[in-house]
Amino acid sequence: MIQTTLNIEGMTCNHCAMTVQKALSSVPGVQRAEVSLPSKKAVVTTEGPLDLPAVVRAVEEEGYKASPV
Ligand SMILES: [Cu+2]
Repeated sequence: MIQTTLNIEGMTCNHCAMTVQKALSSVPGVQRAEVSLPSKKAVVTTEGPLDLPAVVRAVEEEGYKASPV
C-alpha cells in the first residue's frame, strides 16, 4: 500500500471536498481517498504506484487542481 499526499486547490466547502474525493476514488488503482478541506490536502491510497497524471486529470475535470506535495 502506498499513500500519496496531494495539494488540492479550489475547494471552498464540504461539497467540493466530496466531489474531489469521488474524483480521486474513481481513478483506477485508487483504493481509498481522504480529503481534508481545512488543510486543502488529499491522501490517496493505492496498491501500486499512483498514476499521478490520471489523478490530476480526474480532479481537473471537476474544476479543481491537484498537485504533489
Ligand atoms: Cu464547494
